[in-house]
Amino acid sequence: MTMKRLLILALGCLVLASCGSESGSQERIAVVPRPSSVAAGEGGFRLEPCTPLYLRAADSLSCAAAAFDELVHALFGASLPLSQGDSLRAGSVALLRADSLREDAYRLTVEPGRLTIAAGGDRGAFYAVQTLRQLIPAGRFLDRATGETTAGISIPAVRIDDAPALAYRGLMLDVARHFFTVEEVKRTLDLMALHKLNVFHWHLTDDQGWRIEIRKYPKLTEIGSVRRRTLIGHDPGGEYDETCRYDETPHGGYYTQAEIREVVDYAARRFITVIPEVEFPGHAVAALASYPWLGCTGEQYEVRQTWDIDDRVFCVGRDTTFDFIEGVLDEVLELFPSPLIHIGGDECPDKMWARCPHCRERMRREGLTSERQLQGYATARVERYLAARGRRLMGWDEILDGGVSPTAVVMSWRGSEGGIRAARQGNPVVMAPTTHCYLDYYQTADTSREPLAWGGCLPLEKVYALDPYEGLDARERANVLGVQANLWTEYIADFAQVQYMLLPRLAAVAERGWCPAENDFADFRRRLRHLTGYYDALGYRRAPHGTDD
Ligand code: TNX
Repeated sequence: MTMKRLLILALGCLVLASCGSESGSQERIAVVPRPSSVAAGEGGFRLEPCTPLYLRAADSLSCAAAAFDELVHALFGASLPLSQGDSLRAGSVALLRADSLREDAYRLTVEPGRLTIAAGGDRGAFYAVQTLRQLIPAGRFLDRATGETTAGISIPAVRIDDAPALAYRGLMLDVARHFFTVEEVKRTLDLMALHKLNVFHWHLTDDQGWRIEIRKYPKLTEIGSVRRRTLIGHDPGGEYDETCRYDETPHGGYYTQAEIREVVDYAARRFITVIPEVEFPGHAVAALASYPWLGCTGEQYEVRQTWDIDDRVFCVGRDTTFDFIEGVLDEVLELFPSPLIHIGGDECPDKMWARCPHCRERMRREGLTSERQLQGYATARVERYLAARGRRLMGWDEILDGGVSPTAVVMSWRGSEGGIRAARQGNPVVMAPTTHCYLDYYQTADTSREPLAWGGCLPLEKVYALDPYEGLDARERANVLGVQANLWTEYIADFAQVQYMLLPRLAAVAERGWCPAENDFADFRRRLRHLTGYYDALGYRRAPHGTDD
């Protein structure tokens, strides 16, 4: 090859490379969860600190406007000037309501002359802002954080039409096994918003801690919110002997009702519904330690210091137990506007019930033939209480075993079988199977360098393989409300590890809920690598597995 030809080739490469970065919008348009439609255009829009923002008060897009303002602040340290007058000027950003779109749908149009968000409602516009964030190079958020000034930002031309496929896209956080502060919960909600997740399932009570202030029953938090010590290492499962070691530091914490309201409000402004979970009738030791008359034997217990399933559950023979749970729910309903209320219902042994005269009497009076049916009785009774107050009961898939009403919402966790069965019989379901959604499981097969986790192995690719419609025909699919990631925290003692376990796998769950028909893992990974830049820029801790390898 002559020198001249070499030169031409090198020049050609240069030109190609610069074209790639100039109009490289395809590469830069990497949004998670994947939008319904993306059409890249030519050139881009320059967002400057002086770019006018056009809003119409009558459109009532206040939460989206606040989210947009927050985004602009993160970039420029100030708000954009509001556009004067009532016509849309060239070079401006506009946030508009479009009645032709669904409330949660949006169209984001970026052109050289303007940037327009049109949405069916505030929620759709909020999602558009989350998408817009991912069109801005993550480094720009870092620049600001490190004190460098930021001039204008070029956003690639694109038209994105988008809306979620599933109405319920959740994350459960267990704050009972380990307590997380209001600030940490808010950071979790921020993360959810980034992924367009919209249900925060707050697991507030369990054997090892009661975390919500109930004015009628103050001992729940005085006594039930603190455990004396905590098991170190994996739970041997019932065989607690002198080989077990404990961290002797008491672990505790709870949310006051004012704090709960603060979190519910913070979530609402991000279009996240908070579903509280109060476990009934199992996972009850912290409550029984606070009020021994809630148990079958009346014995005084300690708040539990180990994990695994416990036989000591609420006595469902006595009416006083139902008075208690109704009193608790009265306050819970005041705090949480969510139409769904989760009452747990998982892993509830009936050993104590079998030996309890009150429970036996209840069985006789109700014509029940097995202790298992007592759980069905208890669930139905609480469901009636909630229904009379305009709320719906939600529970783990064990609620199916005791016979459940067709209106109860079933959360499938022991695989998808419970969910499939429930959807077939007409119950609404949320899919959260251990096989794909348990983010407390290890995320890589080589666990030697990983922090202690529950067990199992749930790599990113497996999470992404979740099919919420598995085994269901078109009619039954209509009963699938959505999907949820679960983070149990037996082995997650601090918020850094919460983030490590969530990220990046939470993104995979979010995408399954947003667009379950999409299943190109390689493309997801490409887009996710881009999103990890935001995790880093926003200061979240994440695992490298699935993206950096
Ligand atoms: C099962 S999932 C539980 C939890 C544990 C979890 C650990 C469910 C409804 N119950 O109590 O924390 O496994 O992965």
